[in-house]
Amino acid sequence: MSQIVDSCPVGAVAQRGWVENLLVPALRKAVAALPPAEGRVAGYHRGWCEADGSPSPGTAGGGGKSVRPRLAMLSSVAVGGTAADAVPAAVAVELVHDFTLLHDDVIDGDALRRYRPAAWSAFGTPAALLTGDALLVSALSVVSEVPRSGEGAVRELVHALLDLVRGQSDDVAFEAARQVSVAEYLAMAEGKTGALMGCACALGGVLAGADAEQVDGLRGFGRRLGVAFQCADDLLGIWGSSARSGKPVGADLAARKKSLPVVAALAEGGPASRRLRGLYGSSRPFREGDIALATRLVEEAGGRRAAEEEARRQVTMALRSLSRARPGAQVYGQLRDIAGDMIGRER
Ligand code: GRG
Repeated sequence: MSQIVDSCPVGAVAQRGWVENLLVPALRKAVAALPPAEGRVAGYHRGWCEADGSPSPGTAGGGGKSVRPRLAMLSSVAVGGTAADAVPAAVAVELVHDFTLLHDDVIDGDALRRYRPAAWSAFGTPAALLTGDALLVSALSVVSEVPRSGEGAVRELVHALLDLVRGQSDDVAFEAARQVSVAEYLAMAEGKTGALMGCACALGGVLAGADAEQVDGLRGFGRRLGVAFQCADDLLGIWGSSARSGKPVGADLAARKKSLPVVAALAEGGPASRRLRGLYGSSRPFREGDIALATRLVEEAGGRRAAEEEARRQVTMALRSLSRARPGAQVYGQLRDIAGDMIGRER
């Protein structure tokens, strides 16, 4: 992802180093303003320091891909703003994103994040939760301080947060549900992942002074892109590699998560689908070999192909929405490349 944005200059904005020169200093400032204990956990979570607080080697940009900040930045450019205009939006969405990851790892019990022990397993659950809370408050503070557009920006963020928590709540509820439809899955993914990406794009537009039609178009672009991103994430959760993604592979199946490939495979109804239903329906913990079996059954029942097709369909809808923001050809091309990259990614 960083390669794509950094290696395709759009005017002055997408030059190599936007992340290092504008985003990271602003993120570091926000993290430095947290209480020291939460600041240390946040710095660790971002890959800036080790658990003991000593600097991590070679991680100036942090452990994540900075997808949401880049969307905010390019959305600003798409409506005639600058990269600098988008910095508060970029910082806020990344702080929220970090908050959700910290809490999500606790909820799921995932012990690996961004190639190292998740914050809860390095610092304990209370520290991880409190750090997430602190990051959320910091994000709201950053957005509320933007001169002029502050009020509209806070509204945009709050709406996204409400959708996000609804999506996460549905995702958790799906684990115990006997049946989840593809439509229910897509609504969940739009909340859990689309809301924040939509917010990143919309905020980029708001801070650049875009009109309502443009902001709507950007928000819709980000939301659809977020669903596509979640489809890709689900595929990586089954067929990715831990070494590449820095996240546990197979954990979603072991936890009987209703990810899109599974939902689609369960809906298919053929022999592999019925066997998968038996495996997912039983309450006994997965044994050695069950993850490999479930992976095979999901593929045989067409779940992988269905999720790949859905991701492509979402990207097509995302680009249609982007046109409503009336972006110039160059930045449109760059956002289209990011969208394509999102569904073909390996991490
Ligand atoms: C908003 C009040 C409120 C609560 C949040 C915990 C929670 C409720 C939501 C969790 C949402 C979540 C974790 C969604 C997953 C989104 C996703 C695909 C994350 C992976 O994003 P990447 O790949 O991560 O961009 P990096 O590490 O690159 O930054």
